[in-house]
Amino acid sequence: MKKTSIFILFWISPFFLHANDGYKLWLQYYPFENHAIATYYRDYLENTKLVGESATHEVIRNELNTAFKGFFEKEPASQLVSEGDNALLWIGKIEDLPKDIRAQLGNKNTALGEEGYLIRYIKGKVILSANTDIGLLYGTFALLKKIQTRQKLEELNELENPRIQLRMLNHWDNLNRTVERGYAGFSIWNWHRLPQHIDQQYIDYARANASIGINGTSITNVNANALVLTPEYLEKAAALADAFRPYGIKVYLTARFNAPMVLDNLPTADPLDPNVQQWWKDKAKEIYSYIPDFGGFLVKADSEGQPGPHNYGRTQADGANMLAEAVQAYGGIVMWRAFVYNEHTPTDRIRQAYDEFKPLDGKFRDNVIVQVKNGPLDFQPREPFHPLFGAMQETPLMMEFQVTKEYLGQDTHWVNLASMWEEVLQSDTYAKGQGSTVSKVLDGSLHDYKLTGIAGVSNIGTDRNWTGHHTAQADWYAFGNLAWNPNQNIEKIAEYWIRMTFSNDPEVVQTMKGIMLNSYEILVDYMTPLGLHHIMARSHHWGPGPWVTGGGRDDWTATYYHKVNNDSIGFDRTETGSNAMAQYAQEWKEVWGNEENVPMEFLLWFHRVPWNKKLSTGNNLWEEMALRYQKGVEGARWMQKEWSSLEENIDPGRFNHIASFLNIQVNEAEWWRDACLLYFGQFSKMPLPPGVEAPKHDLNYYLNFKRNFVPGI
Ligand code: GCV
Repeated sequence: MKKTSIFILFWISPFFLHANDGYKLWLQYYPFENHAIATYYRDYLENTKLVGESATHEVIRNELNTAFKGFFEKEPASQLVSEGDNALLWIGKIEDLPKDIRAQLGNKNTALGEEGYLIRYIKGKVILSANTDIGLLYGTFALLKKIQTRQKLEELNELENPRIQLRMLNHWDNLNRTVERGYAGFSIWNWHRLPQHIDQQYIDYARANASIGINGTSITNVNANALVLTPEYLEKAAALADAFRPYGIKVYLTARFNAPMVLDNLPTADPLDPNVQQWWKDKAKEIYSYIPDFGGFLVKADSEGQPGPHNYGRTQADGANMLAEAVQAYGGIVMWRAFVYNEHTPTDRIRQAYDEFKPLDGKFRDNVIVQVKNGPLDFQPREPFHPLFGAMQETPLMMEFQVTKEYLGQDTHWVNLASMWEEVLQSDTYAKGQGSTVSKVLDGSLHDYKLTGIAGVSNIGTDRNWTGHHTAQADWYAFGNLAWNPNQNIEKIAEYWIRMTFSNDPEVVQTMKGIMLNSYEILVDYMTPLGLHHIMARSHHWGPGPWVTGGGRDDWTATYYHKVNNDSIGFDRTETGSNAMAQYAQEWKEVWGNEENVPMEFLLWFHRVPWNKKLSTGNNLWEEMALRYQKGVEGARWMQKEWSSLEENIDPGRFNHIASFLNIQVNEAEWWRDACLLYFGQFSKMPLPPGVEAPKHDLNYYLNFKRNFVPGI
């Protein structure tokens, strides 16, 4: 068979116009678009030898079968396992492969780690191997991805190891099945039916996660309910852990810091109290009796009303170390969140985590990793990287990204979060000179961390398509990919996602990729241009609320952050203001410290700027702000137009769903523009510059616009 020319044939399959509800995510395995391509891959997929037996091998076999059925629209013969040894595709651990096959790999496998895999094309055969079952599973998904994206098998020569050890989803799921900041329905964990009923969705969840390398899931909200640590729930969590184990996914739980008081009436939760320490040791023993490979605890303490070591005059290290000691003997870890701040602390909120944790560098036990949000505030559309990433050489830090879009329009806005994450991951902390990127901090290469990790706050719920917006599946997908390797090219990630989820049709790929790669800047422009932040509506954080003020906690208002008056707007974080900038390297102080050089995306994050200040664009601040809001709206309309051009190429179910959400996005982009410009315009007292559309309503309309039961609270 001639194996090169088939990839340039025209796109002719009508398959994509079939109804598709999105449930299969990027594991669509839709049929090949023409006979030649189908035949090419069938040669391998019908002659596959899977060597070895284990629960994970069973998962691999099932996945190959599922893929086969999708690709060829028929049942595979004899479970895809070639009888003879003439197989064209070999899948097996190095130690299990027959000698002659292993010999063909030569010594090319020496760099294979615990979870890594290699796929090579050698003399007409594809050999997929690994040191562990899980490595094999990852390799299987990698191979299927190559087939889904129509890559040539002859070119396979890949050895992959994950760069980061803990690749975690964090579910902010409550035991009553509501999801904090969840916009895709209810929690997928049906606690009432567990442990007896293992829903197919749990299995598909595990498949999807394994396919992108996620190896841990913290299944409960960080605003934790201590009940999850009781036998009633441990039994249920254990059932999930059993279901996920063959997929290489460990279960973690959130620990409420005062659980000893709540569950067993201890008089204190002081981490230095021997009875409290013993309580946690006993609790750890109990948990491990249910879940022998329990991953450990994720903890939110001393933040937004959660109890913590501060209640007893202790440090974050005291709290984390107590829990870490309890799980250490079992190989467990503690992920201790750095999202610690307090309305009574008089300093700028964004300074507080650094001020608290920096002095504790090196004071945590070896099995503690401090989990830090990407920016110092709270998942805003755009923030500079968190200064702790440049400051903790002796304490492993892990990243916390928000995959769910709390402050980003929630589920109805299409925004490619990978663009934001890449910006943060590639930021230079200068901790050890130029090139000390956040990604090198995370993968441990910069400071030689023994523990490395990255977490994403899940956007998954009971919606049939998992994530509300079909395109938010891309954020889950990209998160896994970047967790595996934070230096991966996000354009490639987007492209693979489109190809696997929608189509290999070049028009679809190009158009969707164009939308995705532009979507982030567009959203920032219509929500928070020029470094504005925290100007969302109170509490549910949906829609604009630049007027939000008062109400008990200043650091939860908008006015705390933009401090607008008739003269100026913005937060001075230089030496003349809160000096939060001092938490960054000198190199950044030079870039951000000066109002004249600061990149415009962080202007009002770091500076207080007069409305009439002339900017490098030639516009004054007011004009620039107004023009950016307008540009954002036009960007959203452009996305809508681009999408509509694909009507013939996408199945109607997903096409219409996305089109309808884009209508919402355009309306809400206009809402953001009009509300913010009307509100800020009262202070600038300048007219809208030419090119900016007049608002649809007056300010009162927006001030009084209220909606009940906005999801996610
Ligand atoms: C889980 C923000 C969100 C809260 C969230 C908190 C956190 O404040 O609004 O819902 O609580 O971050 O990350 O702990």
